[in-house]
Amino acid sequence: MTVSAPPATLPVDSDRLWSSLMALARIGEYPDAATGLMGVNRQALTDEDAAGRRLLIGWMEDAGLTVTIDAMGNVFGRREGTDPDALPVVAGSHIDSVGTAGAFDGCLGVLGALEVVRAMNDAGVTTRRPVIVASWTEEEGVRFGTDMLGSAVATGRIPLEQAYDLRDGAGLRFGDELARIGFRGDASAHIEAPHAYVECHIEQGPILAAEGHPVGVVTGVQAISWQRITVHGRAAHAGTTPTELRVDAGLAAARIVVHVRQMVDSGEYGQLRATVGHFRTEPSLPNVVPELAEITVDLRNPDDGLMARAEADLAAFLAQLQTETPGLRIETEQTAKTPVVPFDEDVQNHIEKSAYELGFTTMRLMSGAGHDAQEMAAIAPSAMVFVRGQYDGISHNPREYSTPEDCAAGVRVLAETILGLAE
Ligand code: HGY
Ligand code: MN
Ligand code: MN
Ligand code: MN
Repeated sequence: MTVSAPPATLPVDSDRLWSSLMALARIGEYPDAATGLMGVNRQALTDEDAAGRRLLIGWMEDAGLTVTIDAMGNVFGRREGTDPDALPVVAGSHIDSVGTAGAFDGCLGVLGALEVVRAMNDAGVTTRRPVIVASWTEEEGVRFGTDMLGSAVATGRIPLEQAYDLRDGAGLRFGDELARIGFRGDASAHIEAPHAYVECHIEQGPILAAEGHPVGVVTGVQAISWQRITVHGRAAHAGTTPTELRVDAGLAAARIVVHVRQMVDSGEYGQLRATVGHFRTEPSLPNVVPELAEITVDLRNPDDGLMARAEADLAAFLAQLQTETPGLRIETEQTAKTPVVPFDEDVQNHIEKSAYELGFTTMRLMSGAGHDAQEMAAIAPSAMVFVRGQYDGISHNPREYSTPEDCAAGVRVLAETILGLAE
């Protein structure tokens, strides 16, 4: 029997990858009125998320992977190597989505890693190190308020019980929802620190398209700070209440929105980005002065010092607002906070070498978005492969799109990187 030399490169099947992405995208799809497209709403621990998990696990088992589920519902599919004692190479991302998602955010990383395994099977390739495909729980944080939740608990940054006690907008508890969908695994599936971690993900921004590269080598992730700010004022009749007697929670919240944008425009906080994505008032009636306003403030900064300064200055502004308006009370809750995370130079070099050997041009760039790789970087050398997005890289929107060719390019780079790391 002639032992066939492994192919020069793994036979990643672009059509198989694409049909898997489109099949998963149908779970949680909805007609998006704003874009006229089919969007995806597969938020963590919903029935849609559970259905997506079951589809993924079926595919993992079809590919011969041994599937385990840890106490956070993180799903792992393990392919054995020739050396059972060797630390594995882990590759993955997330399949939970924001409420107005496209087909690619996170899914490309999970299904791309699965495609690498499928291609290894097709080529009869065995690696020395085991390879593990990972699908992390609640990466987006949009339902339970903390992003990268599954990978943060798996790597020890957030205690399990703290995660279990998080509640969604309807008051449902994370731990109960995880049990309800049947994915509350156990500690025996806890992932040990691997040899390396690699994540393939759409860039979700305009840089690779502007620079003309199909793939990018990600150098790290910028700092993230999420706050939920609740402003308490006093309800009053809109017609009869003189302005000077008002304690208008809606007005105060609006001033916070303007203030964070003025901080960005001031240039005093470097490349600070600020977003107020959620804004609601109570009782939310046209002829009642709002007695309560709730907003979220999402701050991003590639510099930890300037992030700290922005947070401190925002806190000072909130204190000033309260002083100026007797009776106004402002509560803040820090729901997510992660520092700048640099990725491993050696893993970056593996990615860059793979790209060039495959004939792709590439560049190194920092990630504007948060990713599970930033959590894995705490326990293992980690880095990411970015894939070019279309339409200015729009993401967290049904218009999110990367071409089949660019998705395949990213997964081929992922495949060669995993092979290099799993030797
Ligand atoms: O919000 C983020 O940066 C990521 O998409 N979870
Ligand atoms: Mn993502
Ligand atoms: Mn996302
Ligand atoms: Mn190496």
